[in-house]
Amino acid sequence: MTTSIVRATCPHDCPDTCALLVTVQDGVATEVRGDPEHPTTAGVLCTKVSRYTERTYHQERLLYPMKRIGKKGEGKFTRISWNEALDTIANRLKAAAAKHPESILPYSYAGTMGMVQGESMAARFFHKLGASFLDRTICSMAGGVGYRYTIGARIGTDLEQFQSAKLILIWGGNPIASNLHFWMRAQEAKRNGAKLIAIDPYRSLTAEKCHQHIALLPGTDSALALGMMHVLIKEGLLDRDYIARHTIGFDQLAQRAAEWTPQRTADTCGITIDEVVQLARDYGETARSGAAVAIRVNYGIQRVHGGGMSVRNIACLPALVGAWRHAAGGIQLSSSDTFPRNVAALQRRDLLPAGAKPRTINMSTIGDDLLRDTSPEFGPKIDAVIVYNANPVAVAPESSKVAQGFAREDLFTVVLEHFQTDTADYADILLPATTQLEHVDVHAAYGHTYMMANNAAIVPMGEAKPNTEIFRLLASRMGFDEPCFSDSDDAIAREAFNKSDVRAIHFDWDSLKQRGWQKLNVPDAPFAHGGFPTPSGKCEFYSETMKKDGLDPLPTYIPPYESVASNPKLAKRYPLAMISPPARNFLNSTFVNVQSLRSTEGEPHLDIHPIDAAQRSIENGDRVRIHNDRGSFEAKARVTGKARQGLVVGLSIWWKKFSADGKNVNEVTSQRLTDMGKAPTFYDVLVEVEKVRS
Ligand SMILES: Nc1nc2c(c(=O)[nH]1)N[C@H]1C(S)=C(S)[C@@H](COP(=O)(O)OP(=O)(O)OC[C@H]3O[C@@H](n4cnc5c(=O)[nH]c(N)nc54)[C@H](O)[C@@H]3O)O[C@H]1N2
Ligand SMILES: Nc1nc2c(c(=O)[nH]1)N[C@H]1C(S)=C(S)[C@@H](COP(=O)(O)OP(=O)(O)OC[C@H]3O[C@@H](n4cnc5c(=O)[nH]c(N)nc54)[C@H](O)[C@@H]3O)O[C@H]1N2
Ligand code: SF4
Ligand SMILES: [Mo]
Repeated sequence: MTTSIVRATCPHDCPDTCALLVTVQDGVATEVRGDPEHPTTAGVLCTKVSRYTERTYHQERLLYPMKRIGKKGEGKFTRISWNEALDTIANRLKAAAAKHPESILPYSYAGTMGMVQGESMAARFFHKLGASFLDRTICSMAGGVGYRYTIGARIGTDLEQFQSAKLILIWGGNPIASNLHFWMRAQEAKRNGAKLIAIDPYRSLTAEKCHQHIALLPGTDSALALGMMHVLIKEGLLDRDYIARHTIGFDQLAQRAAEWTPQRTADTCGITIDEVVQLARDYGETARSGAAVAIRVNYGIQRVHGGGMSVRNIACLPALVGAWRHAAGGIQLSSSDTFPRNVAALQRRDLLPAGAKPRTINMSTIGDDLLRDTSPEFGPKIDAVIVYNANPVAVAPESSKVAQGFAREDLFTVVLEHFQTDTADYADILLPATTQLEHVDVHAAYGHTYMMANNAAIVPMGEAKPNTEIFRLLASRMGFDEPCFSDSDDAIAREAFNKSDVRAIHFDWDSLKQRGWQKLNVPDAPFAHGGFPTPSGKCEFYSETMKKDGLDPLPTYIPPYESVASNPKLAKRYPLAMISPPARNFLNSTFVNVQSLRSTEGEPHLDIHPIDAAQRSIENGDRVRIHNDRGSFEAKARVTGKARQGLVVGLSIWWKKFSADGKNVNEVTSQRLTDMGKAPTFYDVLVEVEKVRS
């Protein structure tokens, strides 16, 4: 028996990007562990990825190319050869491109975060074709844009410093489920005497374990930040020296914040005046004492109308109190922009046909866009969609429209997948893709600052191929003969980071592959001495760029589209706010088909407050129907004080086919977009709930 340990990287859309050690015995992966030597992984994996072999060797892995034989959505397929599959696709794409290349749309997201199996060969292929661009907005754009207005780039407090903070605000995040290795650091801080405060409408697993939980109304975070500024300024809890040296617009900000009295803030957020004042004092006084105050702001606050503004406002707080002076102070949204990615080399936008300026389709409005006809504003109707690393039928908003779009008889759909997902059911051609254990990749991260390598641990299952190989083969069938279409995965990985940038000057693919990981060359405290990558070089309380972009240049409050306060007419019919954050044992819709993880989650639930339940004669365990004008889905009621009154929570994202009614939470979410970044508003939803049966 031969046993080896292969260095790999978790590919999932999770800030932690763990370093993995894969045990391989006689060609079979028998165990996946966290690398104990990698500082942020520290030998620990989440439950999902500790079961990685169960997913890899799952009986329902797609092993051969298939073509559809049933109706779209029915999920009936028959096996075909790779030759037949590739010829069919190339012929259909050639025909569509001859009419109009923009009628072809790639649809992909972060099924793998790998820079090779994500957008490298695929992007080259679609650039060369002149296909429509996809605006990849579904997750992080609102906050990303908001953060950039204030700070300049998605750069923040290093994960490896948080254990030294004395106060941590966990704002719109549920790290026990979604950012475990940050939670480990927060726990260490707690043991060192730090106070943890969760700001979340729902008593999540994390909120339950913090010293304090502030359960504000969804979509009101920007108001809470303004209320904090009000108190900090009024009580002089400021770092005047830091403000003078490293910020712009303090006087205007002070005027604006003056409008946000604790009373107004408390009324807007649905919390007490005391909570507002005490939060600001905790923050300002801890900073004043010379200790580090840190904020982990996350994605939970961004999926509402004013999600961008919320992040923009919260990002102003550290500069007000001088929190950036400490390595353990400041704020982290994402570490993405710390990585000097070499996007130009990976994706080769220069391959676009001369003069071509393809339109951009927003992935968050795919429902509407698949149903649009050719028009001067829209351009050509979408004739062909190639889906990879994504499951839009389950995860995109207003999914009855998404499904209706994918059900179009005249639409040609190709899906590259590991499993027959809800989206795969609509494919004309379904192609088996390799998993992380079967291919090579290189990764950046959005929660730490290590460059990461993934070696293939086992040979591909069945006839599965890496995304890159599938697009290489398609490129050759399309007659694309640029040398970059023959680049190997290693050759692509070698170009991942820009070595002329000082942060990645030591990047070398061959040694990274051997070591597994390598920290970027970055300072511990990114803005201790200012140097913000904004146009002014300062932290921008006032943003001229926002003004140019048609936004309020100062922090402001943008109410939700759908809430009792902002839309009382709608709230008469649909009085309950609904949010649908991720379930701990799923990763978006990935892992829902892994039996052991699905059994832990049980079935789709809806958490509802006892008072709201009583008003509707709903008891714990009843089947309920959640509905609004867009649609409905069913779940099992969990009557619990975890959901504040007026709020219901459906942990997600279930595959529709694993629900009793074949639907999921995205039946009721809307395609309206956020104030910044054109992102979806998954948590900006009003619904009514009724009992179906006991
Ligand atoms: N286990 C697991 N981990 C994951 C994922 C997963 O599906 N499962 N998904 C990954 C991905 S793609 C992402 S983007 C992240 C998401 O993970 P997070 O960034 O943690 O975001 P969410 O889980 O969407 O929401 C976090 C918390 O915000 C709360 N929240 C909802 N609305 C509001 C609001 O208006 N204001 C405030 N203050 N809080 C609000 C929710 O109740 C929830 O408890 O996690 C990643 N990690
Ligand atoms: N209601 C509601 N909806 C949401 C959210 C929410 O909180 N609530 N969260 C939103 C967020 S934050 C996000 S990021 C999106 C996530 O949406 P998606 O990025 O679509 O994520 P997944 O649902 O995990 O689907 C990824 C798919 O990629 C496949 N895959 C993985 N690796 C590979 C590979 O190497 N090759 C190929 N071909 N396929 C691969 C997996 O099998 C999986 O089916 O969902 C959004 N939708
Ligand atoms: S999903 Fe996140 S926590 Fe789990 S192994 Fe992957 S990177 Fe680590
Ligand atoms: Mo996400």
